Amino acid sequence: MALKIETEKEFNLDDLKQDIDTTRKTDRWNDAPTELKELFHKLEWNIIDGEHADTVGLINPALESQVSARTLIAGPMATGIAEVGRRFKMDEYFLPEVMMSAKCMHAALGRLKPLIIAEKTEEIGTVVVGTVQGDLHDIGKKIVAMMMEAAGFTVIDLGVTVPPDDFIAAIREHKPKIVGFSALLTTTMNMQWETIKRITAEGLRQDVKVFVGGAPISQAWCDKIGADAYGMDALVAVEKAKACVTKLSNMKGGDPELHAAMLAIDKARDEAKLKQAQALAQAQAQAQVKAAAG
Ligand code: B1M
Repeated sequence: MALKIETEKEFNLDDLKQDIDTTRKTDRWNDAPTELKELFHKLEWNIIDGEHADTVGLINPALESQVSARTLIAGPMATGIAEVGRRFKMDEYFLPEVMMSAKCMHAALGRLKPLIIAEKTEEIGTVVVGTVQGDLHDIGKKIVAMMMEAAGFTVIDLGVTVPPDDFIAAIREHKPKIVGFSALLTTTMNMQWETIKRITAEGLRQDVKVFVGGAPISQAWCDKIGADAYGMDALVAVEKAKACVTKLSNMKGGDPELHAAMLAIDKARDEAKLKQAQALAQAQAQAQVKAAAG
């Protein structure tokens, strides 16, 4: 059975600005066995240092210790690349370093992809995804595509810097239930809007549910451009995609009721997370009282 390790919490990543010895003192991954906590920290630093030849060598022992592919992606891989983003933003890293870190992410995802896709047990529809024109970022989109595939979708991944015409051609050819645009740059977000406008102009808007995602994308942006759903992360995107092809399958792309139903999924998820955090805090408080009494 897969080990359960908390990855959803908002972690303090300040230690990743220092060195691995500082990282060893953080309480991140404290719910993992000691040797796995160490492995997770090594993986974080492998991504920060861009040592892609060694990445799979860290992934394999984690998998052998029953860590799931999803935990690795949402856990140490996410924290490692987040620190790379911070360093890039602060001009501590430049493109060559970021490219090496991206290679680590690709090496890890290449190893994990077959494991995620093996979870697929049913066929629930086709999704077309791509990173919009002018944008080369594809790590997040690949994760979304993998998770969608695992959930039962056939995913047609059009790659990066996809012009609106290619999305339109793919909609005509594959007749997907969902089309998703990823954008990581503030300068390319607008291509999501342009692509929706083109889909509408071609008379295809009602045929597909439009999903948008990527680091600069928000619910407000999704609302503004008239997309149906915003995927904050891959898990949310999959949950909404599944709802679109099951209980909301009668609704057409662009329907305001569909949009409202997508927002309700976010609300339910936030409430569930809050409940979980409260239950955890309560359990910890009870354990402290018990320890103090005994
Ligand atoms: Co670039 N880059 N980059 N970069 N890069 C960012 C995005 C940046 C925020 C870094 C920074 O300044 N801190 C910044 C953008 C600033 C801005 O516009 N506001 C930036 C910049 C400026 C650039 C260049 C312009 C730099 C330059 O040339 N001077 C250049 C642009 C090239 C281009 O696209 N034309 C560039 C290039 C690159 C590399 C090629 C070196 C490399 C990309 C390699 C690759 O992807 N193959 C790269 C990288 C790696 C990054 C950072 C560091 C990491 C991105 C990433 O993979 N994150 C990034 C910093 C950051 O994001 N904090 C940065 C991990 C990934 C799992 O998260 O992609 O957000 P994310 O995906 C998530 C969610 O967003 C969501 O689910 C995913 C999984 O949970 N999601 C969706 C994503 N797509 C979705 C679609 C959906 C639903 C959910 O439905 C369809």
